[in-house]
Parts: sequence; C-alpha cells; structure tokens
Amino acid sequence: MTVPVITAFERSPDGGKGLARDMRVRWALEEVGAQYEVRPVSFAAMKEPAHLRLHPFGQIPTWEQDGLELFESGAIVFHIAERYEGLLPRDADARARAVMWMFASLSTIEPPILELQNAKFAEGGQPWAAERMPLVLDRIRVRLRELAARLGEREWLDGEFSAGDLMMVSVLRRVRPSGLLDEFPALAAYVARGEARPAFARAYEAQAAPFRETPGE
Ligand SMILES: N[C@@H](CCC(=O)N[C@@H](CS)C(=O)NCC(=O)O)C(=O)O
Repeated sequence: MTVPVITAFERSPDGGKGLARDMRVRWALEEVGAQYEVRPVSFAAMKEPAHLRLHPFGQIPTWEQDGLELFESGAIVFHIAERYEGLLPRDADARARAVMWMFASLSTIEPPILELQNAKFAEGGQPWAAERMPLVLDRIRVRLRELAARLGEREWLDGEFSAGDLMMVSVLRRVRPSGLLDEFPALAAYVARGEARPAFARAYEAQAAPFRETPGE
C-alpha cells in the first residue's frame, strides 16, 4: 500500500483554524496512525481539468492511493475508518450506528450550518439578508437542541469515540464562530473533548503550520 495523498487549500480562507474539510480527513488519518502526504491546491488549480478529473465539483479534499481516487470528506473518512482499525466498532450493530452518526452529521447537522455561511457571505449584501438571518439561526438552534438532548450526559454519541463523533465534532466546529455552539454547553464540551484528543492536535498543527510559515500571506 502506498502512502495516501490528500488535497488541501494552498491558502485556506480560515488561515489555518482547521475549518476546511481536509481537517476531518487529517484527523481520521491521525486517529488510525496512518502516514499521509498533503498536496496543497490553489483556488485556480481546483477549477482546472487535472483537479476536476479527481473532484467533479472542483473542491478539496480528495484522496489518492494505489489507483483509488475519492472526493467528499465523508466518503474519505468512511474509507479510512473501514481500511484501518480504530474509528469504527467491530460489533456490527455498533458499527452501523457509528456510520449513522456520520450521515447525521453531514446530512442533518451540516446543511443548516452551511446555510448560515451562505446567508453571511454569499447573500450578506442582499436587502433581505438581515430579515432572513433569524430564521437561518433558528434552524441551526433546532438541530443543536435536538442533538444536545440525544447526547445528554454521554461522553460520545454512542459508546466509544468513533468516526461518527469525528465527523460530528468537525461539523460543529464550523458553527462555533457564530456563537451558537456556546448556547449549548453540553455540545461545546463535546467539541472540546474531541479537540482534546492527541490525534486532533496533530492534525490541527499540521494544517496550521504552512500558514504560520508564510506570515502576511
Ligand atoms: N461536501 C464536500 C464539500 C467540499 C467543500 O465544500 N470544500 C471546500 C473547502 S472546505 C472547497 O473546496 N471550497 C472551494 C470551492 O468550492 O470552490 C465535502 O464534504 O468534501
């Protein structure tokens, strides 16, 4: 097996705060102790044929290893979790539930959070933007409240830490700048537990390092 190559932003809009989606892939790789290489891609290169052949939507992250090419952070993390030990339980039912939480993070929790980003950045200048914002925020609150209720006093969503938690924590980190996460202390603490994992710290450091090395850029 050759070392997998993943793609990441050459210049991340977040300047290395680990909100770009290569972070989830790096974190998964660090959790399972796999080596990997990172190929930075510029915004222009992402839309060129060579990258579009890998990723039809011209985005990061992607995965290349031994002829297998993947895009979609969820699919990549799932592939890592299946190929290596440590991110999915061996028990078949517990494994199915961990996968369920991966899907929940991406298809139920992430969409309203992305909508907030659209409302702020893509539609912020529209005359109706301010009027719409409370609706956008409330849709996120509904999901966070429901998720907090299910998490309850648990450390992780279902037993041991799994790829489901890795994806959920990654998705929740994206809403923290809005302040909404702090309205739900149990979820803020859950995210903090994820961030306290040594594998998270290694991944975070690796993605942040290039931005510190080129100050002012
Ligand atoms: N659903 C995709 C979303 C990928 C995505 O939105 N990637 C962002 C970086 S986090 C990107 O490449 N943005 C640049 C663009 O869309 O032009 C995934 O989870 O991998």
